[in-house]
Amino acid sequence: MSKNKNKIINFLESTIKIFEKIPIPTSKYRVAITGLSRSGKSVFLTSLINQMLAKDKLNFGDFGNKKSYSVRLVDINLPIAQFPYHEYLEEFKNPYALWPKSTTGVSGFALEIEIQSSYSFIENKRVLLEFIDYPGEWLIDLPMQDIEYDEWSNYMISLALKDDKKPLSKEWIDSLHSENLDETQIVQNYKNYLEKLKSNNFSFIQAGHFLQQGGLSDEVLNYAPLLPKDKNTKIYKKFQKRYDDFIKEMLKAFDKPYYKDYDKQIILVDLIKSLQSGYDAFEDMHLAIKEMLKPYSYGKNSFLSRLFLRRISQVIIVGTKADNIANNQHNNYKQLLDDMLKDMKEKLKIKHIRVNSTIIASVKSTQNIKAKHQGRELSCLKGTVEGEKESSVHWVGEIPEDFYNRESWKDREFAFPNFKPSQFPSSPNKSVEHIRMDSLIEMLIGEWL
Ligand SMILES: Nc1nc2c(ncn2[C@@H]2O[C@H](COP(=O)(O)OP(=O)(O)OP(=O)(O)O)[C@@H](O)[C@H]2O)c(=O)[nH]1
Ligand SMILES: [Mg+2]
Repeated sequence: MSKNKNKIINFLESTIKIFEKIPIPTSKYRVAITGLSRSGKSVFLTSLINQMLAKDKLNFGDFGNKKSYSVRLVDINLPIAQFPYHEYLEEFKNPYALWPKSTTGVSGFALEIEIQSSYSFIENKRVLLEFIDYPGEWLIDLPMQDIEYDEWSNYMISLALKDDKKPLSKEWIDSLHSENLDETQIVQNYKNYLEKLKSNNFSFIQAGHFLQQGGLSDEVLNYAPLLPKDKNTKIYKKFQKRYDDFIKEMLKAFDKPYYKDYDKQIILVDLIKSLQSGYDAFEDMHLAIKEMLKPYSYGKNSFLSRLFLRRISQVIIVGTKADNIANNQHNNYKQLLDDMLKDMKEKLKIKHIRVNSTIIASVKSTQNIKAKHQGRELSCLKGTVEGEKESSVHWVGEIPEDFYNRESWKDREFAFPNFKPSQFPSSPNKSVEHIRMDSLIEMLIGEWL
């Protein structure tokens, strides 16, 4: 009996030794984050790192079980700029902090997570998460490769003639009708129009590279849409060629190691800004999201698929800045986002890509309070508006569930003030207040831990 017992002990010991000798390889995952300019990328990534390092508000999987684990922020091993987390954090810890300045280009960081194993003879599990942030303006341009210059021109002109865009496009459209087309003037007018779209919170701006050049040459960005009447002119042919050259150069710019092998893609959208800017701006956001999702719905053999689809399993669309609306409006905000995604979700499902959506506030900068507004007790927001010293109370309007009707839009008015960011805690074990960042982080990485 004791001989048998010894045998068993010897066997167990040798098995344990084998385990000790077998290192568990680190699992690596890559997440891409994009969104149009001012959609909230830099603030989101700062909050994400802050939540992951402090761990105080995460409550899922191993995080929820309070198992011992560590999270380290490390440099990303790719030829891109490092995301300046510590710089942003220092600024956010300041009681008079302002939001970060607008950023351009690609940046990234990595988080190394080590989860203590349940048995001492089994190695700890290690997971490396890589995050890459790039402008959504570039993603919006990718579907241009599917259409010829003629078709693109007609499409852009038809969009520019919509009600709310007409006053913004007037100068450019007028220059298209002139007897002698002035090449330089037309390109300049078109670029001015795109700038105006941006400052009026329109989202579908093509080519986005006109606003975020991304290293492309000035030469290929020297075209604009023209009317079909000019098809046989010299300038039309010139623009047509530059359009084709632009597509080639853009695709080359996407052919980089850091655009490949994503496991998941997050697309941030600022629906709040679109809501405030009227029916056409809201519809335009719908178009922009559609365009950003197109590259994910191509067949497996296309060039774009080799970039994006090799590994991608999930796209998460995130409505940001939910702290700009009262808590009781959050479900409607989510519903609006889901309505926009309905048809696209089906398309991507066929490609075996899950599409999820959520709404968040990366940095919750308001509090919900009940207050009287025009004689009615309403859910209001309290926060400090940029440029002011004291906090104030605001009723920002009610978000309806469904908005796809120009008529119903007329009676709606929104007034979303720009609130100052709330201060980040100075303790490394405490993270900044947020809305649903924890559930988004779970949706994103829960299955990998
Ligand atoms: N209230 C509130 N405002 C936010 C939040 N996140 C972003 N913002 C606002 O949105 C603005 C843009 O946020 P950024 O994170 O800089 O956006 P971005 O996508 O990195 O913008 P670019 O660098 O220009 O591409 C900020 O300056 C804030 O005014 C949030 O969680 N709550
Ligand atoms: Mg940024």
